[in-house]
Amino acid sequence: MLITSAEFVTSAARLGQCPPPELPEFAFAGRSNVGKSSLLNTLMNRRRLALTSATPGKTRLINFFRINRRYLLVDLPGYGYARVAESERRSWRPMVESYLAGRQTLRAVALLVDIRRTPGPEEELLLHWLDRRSIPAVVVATKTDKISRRAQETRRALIADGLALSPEEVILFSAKTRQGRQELWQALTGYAAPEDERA
Ligand SMILES: Nc1nc2c(ncn2[C@@H]2O[C@H](COP(=O)(O)OP(=O)(O)OP(=O)(O)O)[C@@H](O)[C@H]2O)c(=O)[nH]1
Ligand SMILES: [Mg+2]
Repeated sequence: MLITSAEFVTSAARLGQCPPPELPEFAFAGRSNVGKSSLLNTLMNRRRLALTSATPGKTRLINFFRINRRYLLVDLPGYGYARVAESERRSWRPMVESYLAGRQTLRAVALLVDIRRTPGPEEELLLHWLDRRSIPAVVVATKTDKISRRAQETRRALIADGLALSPEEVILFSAKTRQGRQELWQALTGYAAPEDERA
């Protein structure tokens, strides 16, 4: 994907604060610190448009970015970070679920899993939840630069197995080497409806 423009649009704490649903949209979900914001910067060819941090729990609102005036990319707050205040952890589910369930222009969700971790119940539940609502999901194994090529294939098979997918359905991705960037763009834009593409 050739990026001609990339802009931050807005942050939202609930569905009502989201920008007008005018462009096909892709959202990025996953455990805190899995690399969502870094992956978004790689997709957008921007170094720091989405804020990244070594401190987990950085992204606490739903952040919207507009690409080529054609798609919206959505950085969702990460789940599972224990040190985030209990009140904030409780607000995560209604915030993210109301967005996912209510956003008409949402075309697909990328679910990120650290390549070194085995998916847990959170990932399984989210995939199941999306499946029940017929929202397409793309599973992405992040931070592949941390392990060898051979280990990547082993981990890919284990992650796929844990989520009842075939290994080819898991996209290997690194924000550092940019591995998987083109493949992920292709997978996501493949879910934009034909009527989205006419404009
Ligand atoms: N080596 C390596 N490090 C990465 C990669 N992607 C992210 N990181 C690092 O992992 C940490 C977390 O990355 P973020 O992109 O902020 O993660 P996030 O999922 O947005 O985190 P929250 O916003 O807290 O949910 C940062 O220190 C990043 O530099 C990658 O592909 N390779
Ligand atoms: Mg983030």
